[in-house]
Amino acid sequence: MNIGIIGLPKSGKTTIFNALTGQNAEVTEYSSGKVEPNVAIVDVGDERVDRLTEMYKPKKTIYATTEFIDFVSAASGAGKQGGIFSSEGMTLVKTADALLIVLRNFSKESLDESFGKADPERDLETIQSELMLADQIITERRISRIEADHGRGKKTPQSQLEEKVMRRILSALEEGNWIRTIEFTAEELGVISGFRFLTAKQALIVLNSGEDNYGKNSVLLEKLGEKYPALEFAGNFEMELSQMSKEDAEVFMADMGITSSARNRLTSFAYSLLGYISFFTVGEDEVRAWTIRKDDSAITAAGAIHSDLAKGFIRAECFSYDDLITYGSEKGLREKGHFRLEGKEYKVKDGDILNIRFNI
Ligand SMILES: Nc1nc2c(ncn2[C@@H]2O[C@H](COP(=O)(O)OP(=O)(O)OP(=O)(O)O)[C@@H](O)[C@H]2O)c(=O)[nH]1
Ligand SMILES: [Mg+2]
Repeated sequence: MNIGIIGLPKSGKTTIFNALTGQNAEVTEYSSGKVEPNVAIVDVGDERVDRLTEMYKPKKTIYATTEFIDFVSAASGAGKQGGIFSSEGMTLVKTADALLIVLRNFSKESLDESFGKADPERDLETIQSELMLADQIITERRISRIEADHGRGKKTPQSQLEEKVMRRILSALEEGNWIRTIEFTAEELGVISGFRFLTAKQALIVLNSGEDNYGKNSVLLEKLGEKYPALEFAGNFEMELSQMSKEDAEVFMADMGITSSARNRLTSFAYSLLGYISFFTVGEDEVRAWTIRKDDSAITAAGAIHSDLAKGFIRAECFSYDDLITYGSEKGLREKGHFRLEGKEYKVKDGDILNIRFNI
């Protein structure tokens, strides 16, 4: 999973990136002139993996991972397309599976002077318009290209389908709707997937609150949540937490009423929204979490581990993490009949522990 962090200049994107990744990327009040995004791959915290590690005592433990990309905003006042990203950023953000929109909800004198008082709803409007505009420009270009082809007699069923889809996209965008809200057939999806439209992506909001107002924004969060799923972070504070020892961080978190780390809150939120689930493989050598999509079959899960396992798939030996905890051991759950053999088509569930039998 790959999440692009976007937002208006100085909304605290890099601060949130640091909070999520435990990194120490430079956070500045002034434009730093930097254009490359910060990128980090982080473990997806999962208590189940910790528990399995205690039980199996493997030589190594491998968590699922998520990649975060922190985009640098174009210099403020750049009213041109891509004001929320530099053009480098615009190209890269297309590869993200989801967009994390950071909204400033803290006050700071220098920022209030340059950008006005924090106003998350206004900023969200601006971001939405920019994203829609970016997609609209691509769509309009594509339509003129197709029209030109058609004018020259180059008309195919494919090009006609594409024109139809592009026109639907354009009118949705003109009405202020995201491409996500349009229902496409599988064939139509095939036509547009290569364009990697920004408003076709799932967006999540992080309301970046100050230490003074964190936890007091339920009305605002509800409003934002009507547009996109929204979480509140105390960005600066959580960045500091991510750089402390676990024990120290827990004390401070409790004081602020923060239930778990920014990384764990965000990754579990994103997993469920984007339809990702985890299955596990366990043994003396390794306990490992793997990421697949909800409703993926056992053979897809096998392929996530290694293509040979999918090719030579015989069956999956399977039990659930919850049963393992309930009965205390593999032996215990076997005795109660909770050890299963599943075929290729079996839909893997979140928390399944699999051992793939294969033969090549
Ligand atoms: N008080 C407070 N200040 C914050 C918070 N988050 C960010 N800041 C400050 O806001 C300024 C900008 O933060 P950054 O994280 O660099 O913002 P950014 O969105 O990455 O900025 P650009 O990449 O330059 O657009 C810095 O001075 C931060 O210290 C917060 O939660 N509370
Ligand atoms: Mg930044």
